[in-house]
Amino acid sequence: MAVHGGGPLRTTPVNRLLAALAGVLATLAGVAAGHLVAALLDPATSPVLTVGSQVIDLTPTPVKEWAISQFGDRDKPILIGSVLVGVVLLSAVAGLVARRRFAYGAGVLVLLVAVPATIALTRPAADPSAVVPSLVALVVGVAALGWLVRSARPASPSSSPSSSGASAAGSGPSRRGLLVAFGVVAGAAAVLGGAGRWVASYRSRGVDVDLPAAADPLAPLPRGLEERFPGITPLQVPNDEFYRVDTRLDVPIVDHESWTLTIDGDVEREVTFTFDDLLAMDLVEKDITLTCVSNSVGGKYVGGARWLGVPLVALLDRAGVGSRADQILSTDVDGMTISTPLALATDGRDALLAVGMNGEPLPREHGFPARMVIPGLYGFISATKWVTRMTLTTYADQDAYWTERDWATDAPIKPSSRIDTPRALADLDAGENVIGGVAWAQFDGGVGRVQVRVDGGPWQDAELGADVGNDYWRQWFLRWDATPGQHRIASRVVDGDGDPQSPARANPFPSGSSGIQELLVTVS
Ligand SMILES: Nc1nc2c(c(=O)[nH]1)N[C@H]1C(S)=C(S)[C@@H](COP(=O)(O)O)O[C@H]1N2
Ligand SMILES: [Mo]
Repeated sequence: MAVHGGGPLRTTPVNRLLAALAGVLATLAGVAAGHLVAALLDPATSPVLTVGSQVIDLTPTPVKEWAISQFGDRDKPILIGSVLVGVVLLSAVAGLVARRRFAYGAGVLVLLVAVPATIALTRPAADPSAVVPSLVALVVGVAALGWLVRSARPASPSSSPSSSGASAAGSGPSRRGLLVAFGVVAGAAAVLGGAGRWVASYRSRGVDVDLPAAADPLAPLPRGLEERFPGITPLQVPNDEFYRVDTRLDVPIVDHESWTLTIDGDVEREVTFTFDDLLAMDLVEKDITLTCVSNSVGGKYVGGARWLGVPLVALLDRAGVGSRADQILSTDVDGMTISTPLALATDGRDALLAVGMNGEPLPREHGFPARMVIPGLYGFISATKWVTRMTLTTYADQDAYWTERDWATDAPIKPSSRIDTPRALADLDAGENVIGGVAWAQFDGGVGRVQVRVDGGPWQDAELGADVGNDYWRQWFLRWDATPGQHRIASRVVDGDGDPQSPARANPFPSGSSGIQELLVTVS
């Protein structure tokens, strides 16, 4: 290889490749170091996560909906991946530039790091320390770049061995130095990045607090149909299987000892609760099915759980709600906001500030130390996780995160039935098969019936699982004698008033999907 000989800046493809690689490795090492420091201080300030969250916040709603419909749960990894691709390209440029003028290459890194630093500083709940991980990334990145660029420079012509002898070049000090430098930086990037991930997951592990029992505990749930018919979603979804939807790329680590919840705005007196204050109040237990407005018909952003918490009205009563407010604007630890129609939250339904989920403290992913849960309203206007403030205000005065993005302000959960088994495009054996799933209709008398239709034929009543109340979903199944061939299976819920779910197709935006799920199976 002609790495050696000629002037120090002879440009060959190999030289260029090495320079680009130097830029990429140096940046990766810097980003990994910044990520590790952020994991230790505040994960949300990681250079990767700040840029990713900003992209999430800036993405226009239609693009976001498209991404969710295309990539589903993988929208976040894909987002982080595309941010990384952009960073890799720019850092390759930094390496190429640094080869000729180191200061310019370092300058590209400064520009690169200025983006996460600025975002970290301007996010709603930021303090100046938010910039530390970006600075660490910069220092490590520039130092690594300097070392790599220097080691990739050919040794001075006088000491350079002839370019012809592989033996001489291969064992020369500069070749070895180059390998060592690139190897060390690549290794450091991997180790630092791995350590950052480990620290983040260690810190987001389960929380260890003891919750008091409810003043009036609920009886255990009846057995679910999932025990008889595998494939049907469990009546109560285990915490680690519960769907997660939020704008965060990381999991907020909130210290419950210093956490507080303040109720302010149009109130008689501003009140602040500590975690212990909440636990000292009368706790209630409620079985509530949470649903995301982004759930498409037949989708998986819905789940049933048993929540332990304080009735929302008990908290609002302590503050004394004024007469002007029509909205509860709740804010999370990071300044993200959700707006809830006050009239609906206080109309007698079991709105909660929850601290427990399925017999455990709230998992960090699901809002530890406290979150709102309101039956019948989609999560984006009712279920604020990591909540720290509830401001009584008006829709005319204040907008929340999704309201600014043109989502509906008043969004009751639309009744829907989902087929869990068989799966779409399944190959089934002829003879008896079980069709089963879950259905919900929070209003109008809850789930009255669930019906199944095969190949566009008549709607047949399914058998229903246990009734856990109107705020909860209901499992259902139907035995079906399948004949060979292709078949279309559809299901719908009929509410307690006898109204079937709407067949009109609607996308999730702006107030929730509707339509009837129908899937195709092959029987042989
Ligand atoms: N702080 C915060 N709370 C949030 C969100 C969020 O992005 N940030 N997403 C909401 C949405 S859209 C839904 S559907 C529910 C989902 O709750 P889960 O992740 O516990 O299932 O949380 C709600 N609460
Ligand atoms: Mo949602």
